[in-house]
Amino acid sequence: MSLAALIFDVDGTLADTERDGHRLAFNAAFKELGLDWVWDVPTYGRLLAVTGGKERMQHYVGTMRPDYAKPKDFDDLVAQLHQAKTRHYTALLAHGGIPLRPGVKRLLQAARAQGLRLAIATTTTPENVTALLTHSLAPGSETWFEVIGAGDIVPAKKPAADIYFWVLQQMGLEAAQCLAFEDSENGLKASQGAGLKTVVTINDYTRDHDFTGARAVLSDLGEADAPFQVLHGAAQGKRYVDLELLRLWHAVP
Ligand code: XBP
Ligand code: MG
Repeated sequence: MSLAALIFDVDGTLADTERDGHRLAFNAAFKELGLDWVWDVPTYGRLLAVTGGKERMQHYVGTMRPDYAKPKDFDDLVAQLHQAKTRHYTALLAHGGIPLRPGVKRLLQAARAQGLRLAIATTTTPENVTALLTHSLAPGSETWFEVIGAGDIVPAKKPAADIYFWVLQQMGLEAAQCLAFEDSENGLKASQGAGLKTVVTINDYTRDHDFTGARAVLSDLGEADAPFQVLHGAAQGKRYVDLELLRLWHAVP
């Protein structure tokens, strides 16, 4: 079956958004709403085990803040915090932003030029995806993606496979016609759970994760003048990920 579509995770895959993006926005929201919660870099690394901002805040209080007396309307507070956090995060992207990872724009442009279909499957909110694409890829680049599966559109976030199943259904494609791109163990579980062959690009938060089953595990997608490092998989003498390499990886049973 030939390769018809590429499905991308967002956070950690298109851009390194977690440490200096989402984390700072959470902290700004906590401060805005008068909470003394501060997520430093290592703490946030542990909290990343839980995907989704609302779920992550609930997990933090449940596991790291036994001293915190939850108000009766705690779920509403979490929703309010999440809205504030999304506002801070999208503002941060608009003011200088966060760059895309190496090779991402090049690969997306090449895929478009060759008529490969593109989609997104992420746990973050649609607003955050729009802000990243607008400010870090190109104004209007949302339209590059035929389907954007984001946030609460499915009940169970990654590592559940739901968001990938949803995207495949929207596109009318089978998993065997696609490749997924992920950066984390939870993301890989989700994509593989939907039967998708997956290319992993690691980052500082995810380099020790278990990526068993991935087609390839790379430092990044690479560029001609800044080649990738291959942690797992066969790069066929290539220095960066191009469509030829993706088709080779996709063809391996
Ligand atoms: C990304 C996440 C998200 C973001 C923030 O996971 O874990 O929760 O940290 O999301 P993945 P919110 O890359 O696997 O999709 O917008 O919900 O705060
Ligand atoms: Mg990710």
